[in-house]
Amino acid sequence: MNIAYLSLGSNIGEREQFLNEAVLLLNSHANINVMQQSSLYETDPVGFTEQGKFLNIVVKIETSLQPEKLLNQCLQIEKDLGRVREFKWGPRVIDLDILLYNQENVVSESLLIPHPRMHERAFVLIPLLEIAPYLVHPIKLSPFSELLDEIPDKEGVRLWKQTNGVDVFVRFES
Ligand code: GSY
Repeated sequence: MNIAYLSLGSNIGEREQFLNEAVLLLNSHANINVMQQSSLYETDPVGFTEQGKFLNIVVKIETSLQPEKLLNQCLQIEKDLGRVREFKWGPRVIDLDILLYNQENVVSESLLIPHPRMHERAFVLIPLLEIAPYLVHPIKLSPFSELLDEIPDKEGVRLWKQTNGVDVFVRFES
């Protein structure tokens, strides 16, 4: 089994519902088990700033899928939830990015893991550190907590709904 961390974001329509549906779709795959989900954070858009605020979460999954297969599944979920790619940094109903896959460095035409911009993004690191406070960047070998300290602008990330650390699979079982 492999452990991966995914970043999910939504900034159109019923943002919380899109995130919940994406987590359910991930967990309904026979080879993916969602183990933990961060709280929801409302975050100012990074990159193309003339768009609505995002809700972002990070989930920890256990999976027997290899990275490319996991990527295909993430893209399929984006499609199922109606994502239309209008332009690269534009608004989206749902976005799923693979952040980490074990402690592996994956380089292919379609995939770079660790996600190449994750260490610069407070909207990724704050929810990631909530569920995995001691993780280390597999290439930089620095704790993510130190990488977060280096980001100057963290004000754009606000706790929106706390999940109180309840494991997702417990929520699904009960
Ligand atoms: O890369 C993920 C999509 N995205 C986001 C996001 O999820 N959150 C915030 N705050 N800004 C973003 N810009 C892009 S592109």
